[in-house]
This record gives sequence, structure tokens and C-alpha cells, in this order.
Amino acid sequence: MASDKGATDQAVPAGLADPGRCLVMGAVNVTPDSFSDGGVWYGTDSAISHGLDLAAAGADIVDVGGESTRPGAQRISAAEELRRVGPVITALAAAGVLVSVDTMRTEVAEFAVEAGARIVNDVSGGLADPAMPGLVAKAGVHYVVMHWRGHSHDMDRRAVYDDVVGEVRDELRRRVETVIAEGVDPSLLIVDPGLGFAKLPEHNWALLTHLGELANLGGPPSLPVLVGASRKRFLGRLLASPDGTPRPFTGSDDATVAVTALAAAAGAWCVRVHEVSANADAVRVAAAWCQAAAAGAASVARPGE
Ligand code: PMM
Repeated sequence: MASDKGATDQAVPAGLADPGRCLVMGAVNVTPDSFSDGGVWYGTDSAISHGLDLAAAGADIVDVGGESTRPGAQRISAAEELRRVGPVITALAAAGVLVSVDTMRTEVAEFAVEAGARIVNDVSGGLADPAMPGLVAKAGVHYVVMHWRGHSHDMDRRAVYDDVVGEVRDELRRRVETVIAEGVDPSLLIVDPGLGFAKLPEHNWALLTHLGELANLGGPPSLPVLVGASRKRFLGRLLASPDGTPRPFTGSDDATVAVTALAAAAGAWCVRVHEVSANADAVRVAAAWCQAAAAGAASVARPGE
């Protein structure tokens, strides 16, 4: 990333707008059971109008998903996933919204890109469906490769690390190398630490504070980093009441905004959130903060000017 945007040298994916700040991705979960908003946008019409509302509130990207990845979630069929997201993606793309499809399935991604989605957000980084990188390569769309260790029904038992930052970085690097070998254009890649996916709260915090290391994957070129902290369990636990009861997910939107500001200042390329408006403000605050810091550093370096 350029020095006026944050503390790390963050990259921007080819062909997407670069407004000089962290982007905001608004999530539309067309599911009955997502952790954060399950059931709220389950109907096609309410999902479409919610996507349009998120775009109007300042989302640069609207991410549409039909399969819950909440801890313990069981998989649904591809036909059911398509039934949920197909009309929503078609309508939002037709309305000019930059749409990302949140799916681990090639057939859903294929439908979505034909309907106008320009980003495939694959929380399994191509592990759940080995044909996915080939489809993404053929379609020439952007590809979010998230760190993932297995499906939601048993991901919590995989949250075991000696060095979470090093292991997530190395596992992500191997996925990136694989998808590039399958033909994906490296300039269209985005990486994501996968907060909450086989991660305990301490793992999430460690990853959030080492975004630059994840962007570099151990060496150049640096890749854009997407961060999905919104309404996740680790925020609810941080904000637990004195008796230890976790804060319900809707009560963690303010904490999400705080993470957004910090992640944006640390160089995140994009944040995936459920409530857009305050996060859209936060990324602007972070950009102004970093620009002022960079200007201050430059004037110290050129004291006579
Ligand atoms: N988290 C969820 C769903 N999709 N995609 C990416 N790239 N990164 C994430 O962290 C991520 C994701 C789960 O959140 P939900 O509460 O919206 O289902």
C-alpha cells in the first residue's frame, strides 16, 4: 500500500477502483441461519433491497452469499444455494452494483460471474471445490483467497497454532501459489486471514495486528488484504458483561467500526461489514489520519520546505 494510506505497503487489485482509502464491502447473507444476520435478508426481494441500501450507504462492493459459514453450520445443496443468491446477484449487478459472490462452489460462482459478479469470494481459498481456481482463471475475475482449514461443522477443533501469523501466512502462500499455477492472474488476487474460521479470539487479534506480514506472504509482491471482523464472536467476547455473557452480535457494530479504522490505518485493502455507514466514515478517517502522518513525516524529512 502507498505510504499515504497506511502503515504497510498494501497493494490494490488490478481493474478495481482505487479511491485512495480502504474499501468497504457490505455483506448480504441470503440465509436463514448466518451468525450475524441469519434470516433477516432471506427473501429475494428483501435481499435485493438490502444490497441496494448498502450500496447507497457507501458500500464499494456488495458481497452476496447463500450458505451460512457459522460455526457448526451444515452444508446446503448447490441448487439451494443458487436459488437463494441467483436472482439477488442478477438484480444487483444489473443495477450497477459491484457484486462479489461469497461461495465455495464452482457452479454458483459460474452463474454469478455470468450474471455480472466481478469478484469470487471463496472462504475456502479453493480447497472446498478444486475446480474453483480454474473457473476463476477462465472468467478473469477477482479472487478472494481466504485462510481456511475445513468446513464449519468442525472448524473449531482446527483452531490449533504454535505461531498463528506464521502458519496462516504460510498456508495462504501455498494456496496463492496453487491458484496461480491453475491460471489465476496474480494481479486479481486478494488474500484474507479468515478471522473466526478455525481461529480463537487470540488468533484473530494476532492476525489483525500483523496484516502487513500477511500481505507480503513472506516476500514481494504484496497482495491486497480483505478483513472480515464484523460482528464476529471474538468481538462479542471482548465486550462480554461482567458475568462473562458475550455481547450479542448486533451489539458489536461499534467495535466493528473501531476494528475497521485500525485495520484501514494498518493497510487493509477492504473490510467486509454488515452495517456500512459508520464503517464508510471510519475508512475515510483512517485515510485522512495516514495522509496527515505521511505529510508530517515528509516535512520532517525536508525541514527547509
Ligand atoms: N466471513 C464470513 C463470510 N464470508 N468472506 C471473507 N472473505 N472473509 C470473512 O471473514 C468472511 C467471509 C462470515 O460472516 P457472516 O457473519 O457474514 O456469515
